[in-house]
Order: sequence, then C-alpha cells, then structure tokens
Amino acid sequence: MEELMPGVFLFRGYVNEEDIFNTIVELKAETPFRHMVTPGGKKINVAGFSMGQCGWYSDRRGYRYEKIDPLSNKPWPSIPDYLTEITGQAAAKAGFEDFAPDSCFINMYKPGVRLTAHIDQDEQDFSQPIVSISVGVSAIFQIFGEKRGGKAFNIRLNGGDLLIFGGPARRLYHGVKKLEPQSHPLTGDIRYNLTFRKAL
Ligand code: MD3
Ligand code: FE
Repeated sequence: MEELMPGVFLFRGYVNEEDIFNTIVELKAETPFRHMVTPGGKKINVAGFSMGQCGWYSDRRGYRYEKIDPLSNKPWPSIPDYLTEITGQAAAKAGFEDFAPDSCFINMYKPGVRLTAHIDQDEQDFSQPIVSISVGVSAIFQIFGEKRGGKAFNIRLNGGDLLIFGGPARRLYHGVKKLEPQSHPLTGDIRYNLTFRKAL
C-alpha cells in the first residue's frame, strides 16, 4: 500500500481481475450497462449500473441512490461476498476499520470516453471512504483539488489496482482522461471501474 497524498491509498495489483471480470459478465446479462442523463439533460458518456442495497442513479429528477433499478423495476444485484471482503480488508489497512459497502457502481469505459471532473457527494456520511477497483485496460486518473480547475495530480490505473479515497481526500474533484485505444486479454479495449460506497 502506498499513500499518494493524505487520504489516498493505492494498492497496485491487489485484486484478481479474472474473478471480477467474470462477475461483471454474469451481472450484465441481467442488469445492462446504461447511459444515464444529468439533471440538465446531458448524456453521461460512461455507461454503468449498480450492485448492492442501493444504486447511484441520475435523470431529469436529479442525482440520488435508488433501492430499485428504475430500468428493470427490480432490486439491484447484490454485491458478491468476496468483493465485500476484499474491499473491507483493504479499507482496514488504510485505517477505515468498519467499512461495509451498501452500494457499488460499475463504470464501463470504451476508447475515447472520459469522465469529467466531479465530486462524489450524494452519499450520507463523508467520513466513510470510497474504494475503487480497476479491471481491463489502463486509464489516467486525475485528482484536482477542492476546485475543478488547476493542475492535476495524474495516476495511471491498471487492471487489478485498488484505490481508496477517504478523510481529507473524500471530497476532492477528480476525473478520468479520455481512454486511449489499447488491448487487454480479458476485456479487449474496455476498462471497468467499480466504486464501493457506504451510501445510506
Ligand atoms: C476521489 N470513478 O465513479 S475511481 C466515480 O475510474 C469515479 O471510474 C472513476 O470517479 C473511475 O465516481 C475514479 C476512483 C475514485 C472514486 C471515488 C472518489 C476517486 C475518488 C471519491 C472521492 C474522491
Ligand atoms: Fe467519482
């Protein structure tokens, strides 16, 4: 584990990508990746869906956590136990003892897709960290600061890397640069990112 800046902990090659890729393949048959829209009506270029007791959702009515998937009208699939265990153990190593995620958002990036700078602030308790796992091709993740602009701190995230954001880093602006075309033995040209949260 490496502490990149206060509250940001990087675990290189911490997870087995194949296990997680298999989980994603199983889930996406039932719960497809979808492009949501912002409250202002803009299409979000990163497609996604959730696992857990609640899932992050966005449409004309706003950003929120939903217990029922508005697309299927069914609960989200549950978070597999092995993922709750891995993320809880990593969080404990970073000093977050009782992290128990109730939500995981799965992002899918195709070549050319980027995630614009934002803050994650739809969760109830900002003393809870966010744990992220990357699968597939690599991307450049950017941390800005308390404001959107300015010089970014850049980190290349590879498949298998786990990253924790907590404490003073929890509400920093961050984003992902446009995905470059690359090839990965499991995912082809795709990058997946899973963000585990205690949202409610
Ligand atoms: C920093 N996802 O889903 S993961 C997101 O690679 C998101 O898909 C990116 O930002 C991705 O909201 C980055 C790392 C991450 C996750 C949550 C954070 C960084 C964070 C919350 C606060 C600060
Ligand atoms: Fe985010």
